[in-house]
Amino acid sequence: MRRLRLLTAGESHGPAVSGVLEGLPAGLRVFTTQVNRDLARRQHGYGSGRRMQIEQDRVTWMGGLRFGRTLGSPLAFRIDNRDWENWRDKMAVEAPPARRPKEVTLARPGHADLAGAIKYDTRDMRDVLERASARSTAARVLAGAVCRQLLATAGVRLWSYVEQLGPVRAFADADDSLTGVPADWPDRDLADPSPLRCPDPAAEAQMIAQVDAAAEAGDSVGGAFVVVAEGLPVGLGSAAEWDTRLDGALAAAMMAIPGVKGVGIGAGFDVVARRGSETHDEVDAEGTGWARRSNRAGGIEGGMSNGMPIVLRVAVKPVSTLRKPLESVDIISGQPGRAHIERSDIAIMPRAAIVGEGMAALVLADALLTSFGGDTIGDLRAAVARRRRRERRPPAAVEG
Ligand code: EPS
Repeated sequence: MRRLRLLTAGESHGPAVSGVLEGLPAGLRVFTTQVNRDLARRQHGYGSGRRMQIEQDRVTWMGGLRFGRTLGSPLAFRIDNRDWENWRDKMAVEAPPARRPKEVTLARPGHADLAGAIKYDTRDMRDVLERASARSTAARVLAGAVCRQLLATAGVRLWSYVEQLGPVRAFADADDSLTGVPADWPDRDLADPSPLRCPDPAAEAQMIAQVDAAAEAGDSVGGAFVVVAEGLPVGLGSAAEWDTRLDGALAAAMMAIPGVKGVGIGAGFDVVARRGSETHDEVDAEGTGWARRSNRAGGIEGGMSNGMPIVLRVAVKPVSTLRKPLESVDIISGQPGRAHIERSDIAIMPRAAIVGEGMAALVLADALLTSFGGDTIGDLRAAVARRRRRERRPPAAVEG
């Protein structure tokens, strides 16, 4: 990222997760209710564990805002962990050896436990798993919620849905499942979502059965979510250098979400078997803009936004903490044993999708500021408006 920097801190069962977002222009109106609404959206979803009933994430601003607007200074924030009350002893900042809890020594396959224990040379994998926990994504969603408000000033909006859970796919018969999402699907406008945030009710009922079956078996399930960003100016990102490409930045941000194993943009991995004529999006002379007959590119050509919706498909592995644990080895004794059981979710798909929205908002806000800069939100708006004018087809070519 070139204009924005996000640093986050905090352990899952520590006092808080916190962060600093630096690089926002001055004068952006930040609505705290909208930030809290995004935090609540991340906590919703069928298949979530008991922790989500304990936490009710709310932002506490620590710097960077005055009378509801950014000052141009770093935006600092905190989300208190309610569960901290129950973990004060186990997560104490200071404690004599005699008062320390039993170490976690049986690594969960798929989690950060074993690699982290070797890396940090610890005998207690809690030192590692606390920070590797998806709790840290609350801070990312918070930063993303602010970025979403910045993007809205440029006419950009983001939404997401769960496309697949285990073997069940939404709109299974459609060439592109996105075309099946009803235009009035409530989550597009951030209204109350369905239990799994899936806009295909028949598929969702089967997905719920998959979650129940996994829970019954002491197991977990993964899936895929889709994030869509609409209304972007043309030309965010660039083809000029490997690390200025928008697709590269978005893919990196998605891959950095805990549990993510794959990212596709537009047709994604489907391009493998297609010919060029079935892959690219023909340009149409329609109205005053540059219309496309399809969006297989997923809104990005040559590393730049092309004005069509950006469509990201993200594959998420099943949660690695299992109630019926897999086989592992004790890091102290070297003896085989069943992996450590930590309270956990069965399925994280609806929540992961919200994290995906937040991360996409962060990267797109950075790309917007990189292209259009400015010290104030007014500077940014003016530069975006200039680009919007350039996006029109030359008058001579417009019919009538
Ligand atoms: C997590 C395990 C669960 C999840 C947690 C991530 O927490 P706990 O061990 O406290 O029950 O609820 O996610 C969050 C707390 C959150 O806010 O997303 C894990 O092992 O990664």
